[in-house]
Amino acid sequence: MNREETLFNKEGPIAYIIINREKALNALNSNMMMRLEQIFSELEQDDQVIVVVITGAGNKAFIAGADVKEIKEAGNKRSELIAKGQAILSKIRESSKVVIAAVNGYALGGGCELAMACDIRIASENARFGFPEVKLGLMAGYGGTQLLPRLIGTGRAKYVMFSGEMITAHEAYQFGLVEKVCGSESLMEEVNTLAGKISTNGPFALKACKGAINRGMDVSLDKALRVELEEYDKVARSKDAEEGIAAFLEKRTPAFRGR
Ligand code: DAK
Repeated sequence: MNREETLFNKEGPIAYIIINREKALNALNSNMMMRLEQIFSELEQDDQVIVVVITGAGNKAFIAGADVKEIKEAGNKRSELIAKGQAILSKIRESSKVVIAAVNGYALGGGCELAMACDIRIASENARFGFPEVKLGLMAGYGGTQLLPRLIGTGRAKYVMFSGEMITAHEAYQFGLVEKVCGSESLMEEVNTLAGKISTNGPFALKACKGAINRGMDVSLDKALRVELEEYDKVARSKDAEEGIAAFLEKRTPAFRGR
């Protein structure tokens, strides 16, 4: 497996994944998708990492979609590949880690879908979002048709997906597709500050909070509130909660252990 196209490194509680295929605007091929799957499997076993940041190499693209050359070559295996890709992005969405997309340029098609599989999206001003699949006679298949309307509403999702046109970072912010827009030079600083803040919080609580939000979005409010209680019950009994409360009362920094 070529690891150069998907760089991975850890700095304490923060892990960084850099999609590193700058010449092809970081277009995702199946080798990179498989590597992403492997990284997220490994991360599930890694108690040290709390936040994962995903970004693209260079300053032009986050990910300009799936590799169009590979899509052409896939021929009648296309649906198979798309199912595999969808499963990998679901794995990212369901990861127990907090995943932040630092969107530093084009986030198109599969690139926008990968950003949506993350928990939080911070974009640089030059970022552009879109689903050009229809221009290729295709449609989004890595979860895009389901995640985009959940994030921004059906009308806006249809506007973006049917036109195939790109929207700017500020439009994406107004639509609710990204949580924050910042200058290109300050993107990583902004993301690192956020990742640093998140990583000081109780890991057990973060995981439960993410689980409650994700699981609750797909069921009725009644069921969702029960999901919240289930997760709350686990958090309330956790060692992290004992430690966090004690640390507050003793005016010291908590030493969370993720259990
Ligand atoms: N795939 C492969 N190469 C790509 C690419 C992509 N998605 N995007 C850019 N590149 C390559 C270009 O071919 C070019 O390579 P060279 O010609 O230099 O060798 C290089 O990156 C620089 O691109 P440009 O010269 O085009 O750069 P510009 O600044 O002029 O334009 C652009 C930037 C982002 C507007 C343009 O590159 C562009 O339109 N790119 C394609 C965007 C796109 O259509 N992305 C795909 C979205 S569809 C499936 C699996 C997955 C999917 C679908 C089916 N199956 C298995 C069935 C998912 C689909 C998508 O993601």
